Amino acid sequence: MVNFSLEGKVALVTGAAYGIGFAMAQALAEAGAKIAFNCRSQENMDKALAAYKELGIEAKGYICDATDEEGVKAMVADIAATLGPVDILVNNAGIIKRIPMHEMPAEEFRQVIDIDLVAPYICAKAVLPGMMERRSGKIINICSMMSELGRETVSAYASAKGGLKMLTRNIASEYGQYNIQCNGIGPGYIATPQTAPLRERQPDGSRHPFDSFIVAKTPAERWGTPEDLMGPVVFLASEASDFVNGHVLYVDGGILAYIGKQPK
Ligand code: NAP
Ligand code: GCO
Repeated sequence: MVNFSLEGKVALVTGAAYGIGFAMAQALAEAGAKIAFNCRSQENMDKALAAYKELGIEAKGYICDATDEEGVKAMVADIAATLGPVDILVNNAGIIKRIPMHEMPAEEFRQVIDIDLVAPYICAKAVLPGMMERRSGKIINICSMMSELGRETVSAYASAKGGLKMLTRNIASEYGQYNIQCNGIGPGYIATPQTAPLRERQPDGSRHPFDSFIVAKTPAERWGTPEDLMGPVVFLASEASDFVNGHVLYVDGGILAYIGKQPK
């Protein structure tokens, strides 16, 4: 029988105070995993812990910036000492800055690269030694449509997410010999705080032009929800995907397959 169970496993989901990360952590918990997560603010941490508790999930939260290598190493060590070694790492924490490239200060470009690409490297490096020793592990990097496509104002984000796709493939290549699988999930356009500015109602009450654009670009004719990511992350975290390695699973309602709605 195919094994999707995560009983006895420990999962670390970065940036899982809300949004996609929260939904994925919930799914992993419902499949049996113990959950650890991090974020940067105490306020978000407190709200998240209450929300997890409401779902009956005893998540362990850490105030830890995913770009802080020493902090991440300490967090991973504490998880190992309290819950057990990390079996599943979901590199979810991420930001976006929507600024035309010619106007974007290099410092802001670097910050996006740091959080969206360097932090997944830092977190993967922190969990790999234990996974190598146990000859077992799952690393799941949250990529994006922008791992494949560009658009105005997101040069830093697309560069980071394109790099994250290749980091996924490289970890898969370098550590597959230890029975470690590294894959990506590429969400389409998902309704979370990160995309809220793209869905804001206009002063006249009409939909945001980008909102209408995305619905027209998506065969499913809707925005995704964080819940759409729950099944895919359990699949890639479970034994059911032990021979899937270096793959980016796009969960996009068909955007990447579709040229866009033809003119009437
Ligand atoms: P979100 O609503 O903005 O949530 C981001 C989460 O990451 C928050 O919990 C945030 O908490 C945390 N975070 C940000 N920077 C961090 C850092 N340096 N260290 C630790 N935690 C950090 O974003 P989302 O829409 O859920 O997206 C989650 C992931 O999916 C991101 O990687 C994003 O790029 C990717 N993605 C999103 C979409 C979409 O349409 N929404 C589509 C494709 C890919 P704090 O601010 O409290 O730290
Ligand atoms: C944007 C959006 C996208 C989504 C996601 C798409 O401004 O274009 O924020 O980047 O967040 O990455 O997959």
